[in-house]
Amino acid sequence: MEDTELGRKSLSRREFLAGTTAVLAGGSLLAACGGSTSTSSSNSTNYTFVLIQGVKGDPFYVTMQKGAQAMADKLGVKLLVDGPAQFSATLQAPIVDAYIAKKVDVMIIAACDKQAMIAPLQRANDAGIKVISVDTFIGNGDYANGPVTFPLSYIGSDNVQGGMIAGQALIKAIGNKGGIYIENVIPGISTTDQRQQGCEQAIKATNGAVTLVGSNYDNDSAATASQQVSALLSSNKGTQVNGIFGTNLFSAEGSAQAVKNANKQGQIKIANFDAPQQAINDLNSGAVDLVIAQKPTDMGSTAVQYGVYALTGKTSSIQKRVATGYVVIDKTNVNDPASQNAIYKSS
Ligand code: T6T
Repeated sequence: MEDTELGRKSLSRREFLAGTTAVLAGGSLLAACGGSTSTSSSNSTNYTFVLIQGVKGDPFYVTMQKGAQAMADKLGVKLLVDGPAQFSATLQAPIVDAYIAKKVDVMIIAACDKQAMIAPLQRANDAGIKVISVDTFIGNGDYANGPVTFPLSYIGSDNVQGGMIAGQALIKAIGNKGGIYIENVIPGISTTDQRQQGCEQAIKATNGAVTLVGSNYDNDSAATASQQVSALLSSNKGTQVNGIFGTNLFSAEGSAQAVKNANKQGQIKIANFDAPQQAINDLNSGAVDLVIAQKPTDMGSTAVQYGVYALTGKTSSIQKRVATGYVVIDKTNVNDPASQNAIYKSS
């Protein structure tokens, strides 16, 4: 029986996993069976992984895919990549089910919602698939002691810290007094919920010198973010806004656009989470004051490495939480190699 989706002979999961030690020691099981694979590495393991992104086409996930693919090539893993057209658990859950049906060995996923994606991913785990979280988590993200412990690891930024970095930089940029507005994505995304939380903590620590003017959700659309910020700036609350925190790439991009449209660049300070080329252009032109670059390449490569560890019995090499860190970019270091290397790829 041929499993055409994976391009390999179908084995029961137990047979397949039992065969992997021999595969690693003695070359490709697939070659022995006369099948074919897309990996050209002589190190081919015959494992198939899927990376399920939070949303297709987002430069953050495009960059993560590159890191995952580089490690997959190195380790001889076949990597499939998929994701919903919008950042939506309703659209992402059927994708999870499709890859359960395809019997992938490892599912690396940026879950679109910390609650709604628990059940679909539990189904993957129950089917014997190793589940690894990248970028976002499910449950409360504490896979050692929290309510959800089946994912092998949570590999991603410390997002409370990231929100705090943004908040503190904005507070300094506005002279330690005034109002901050937060443009957010969709409630329930672990990353952006925590970024808002971190920024609010920084505001609270000013003991009232800086206040939160408001916040809103743009459904991961730069156009909606821009409309919301434009409406705010032209309302009677507009004069209270001295700084804006855009909690992800599209929220920040739309916020910066609205500030430019209102001719207030430089006057209203902006902390931009995520580092596409546009954010760097905005930093250079003075429209944005701070760009917080995550390390999606490292998230992707570590996740693939962990998947192979899990399949080859090296579970002691897997940490339940890997915080991947940031490159914080402002005008003083934008041309440093570390900052330039941190800019996300768009294709
Ligand atoms: O900020 C990233 C990611 O960390 C977040 O979970 C969703 O939005 C991005 O993909 C950027 O658009």
